[in-house]
Amino acid sequence: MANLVKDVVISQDTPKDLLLDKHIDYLLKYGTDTNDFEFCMTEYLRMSGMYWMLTTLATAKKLHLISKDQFTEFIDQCFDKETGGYSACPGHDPHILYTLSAVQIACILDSVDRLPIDDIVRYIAGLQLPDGSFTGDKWGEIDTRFSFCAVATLSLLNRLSSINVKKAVEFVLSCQNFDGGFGSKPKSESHAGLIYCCVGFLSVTGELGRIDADHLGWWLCERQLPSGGLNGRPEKLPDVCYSWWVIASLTMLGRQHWISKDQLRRYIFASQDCETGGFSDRPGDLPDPFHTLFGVAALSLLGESNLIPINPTFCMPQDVLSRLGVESQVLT
Ligand code: GRG
Ligand code: ZN
Repeated sequence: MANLVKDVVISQDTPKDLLLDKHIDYLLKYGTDTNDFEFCMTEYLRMSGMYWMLTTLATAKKLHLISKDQFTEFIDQCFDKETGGYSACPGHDPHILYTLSAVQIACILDSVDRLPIDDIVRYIAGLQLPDGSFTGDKWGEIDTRFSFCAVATLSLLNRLSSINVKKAVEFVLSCQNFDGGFGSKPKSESHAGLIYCCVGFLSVTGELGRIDADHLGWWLCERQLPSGGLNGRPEKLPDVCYSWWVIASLTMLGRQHWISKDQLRRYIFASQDCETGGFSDRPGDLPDPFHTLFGVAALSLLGESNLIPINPTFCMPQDVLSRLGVESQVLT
């Protein structure tokens, strides 16, 4: 049975290079009107939104344009003393994803010293279950995304030994499927976003040698469509964020050259908004800070000039990780 190919057509008049200054303006403007509908509707993910913005600015060497205090004060307001975790916004429940984002922000802003490290470690360790998996919060949903968040956060804090790493690795490996990909839990469908989390997890824990990189690399490079864009699973449309989830995974696996970089670059450039700045998921759609980070981050991995190198495992500038002495595995 043939696979259905869904794709977009890239018109001749789309941008052919990186409109970096426009993207910086777009991000700096975003959130200045706190009554804006879109800004209000994204309150539930604000902490990650701040990480997306700061990582993009840092990758574009423009971090000096923001006030550091504004961000560190926000992090403090989102800390939940009782559990040791961070929420997306003041007054919301803590969650492992926003805890990772808070720690990433502190690392980028060089203010890890201000973090209540023992409390954060207690929160993360308390979310591990006997089978090695992690829940995202007290409500108990299990997902390989949360395994990644756990080890990434602890590694940034130099406290990876505070959890049962052996069991955590066993659980993630049990989520690998017959097609070489990974899902959110055992027997769940392979998906590029979840593959990034599992490959990233194995990169942080130094266990990339446990998987068949050729098999997984093949599934990943099959995500490239005739437009040059990448989808997240078979028969789906391309989307700029998969440029990151797929190319970062291939980079960790030492197989970035298995896709056409020029074609991917062409798709990412075509997904920029020439008027407002920012990237959207695909050409012609509305931009947002999430796709703006993953468009810029993917371009950095592809070697774009004017951008500093980004680390494929943590999606943070490599110079931040080098400053902290945080290492991650990449297959050669
Ligand atoms: C620090 C970069 C970084 C990440 C933190 C949360 C997380 C770790 C990664 C998210 C990975 C991800 C995108 C998972 C996708 C989960 C999923 C099954 C999405 C399905 O979404 P659809 O069906 O998308 O809307 P498609 O494109 O498949 O139609
Ligand atoms: Zn997307």
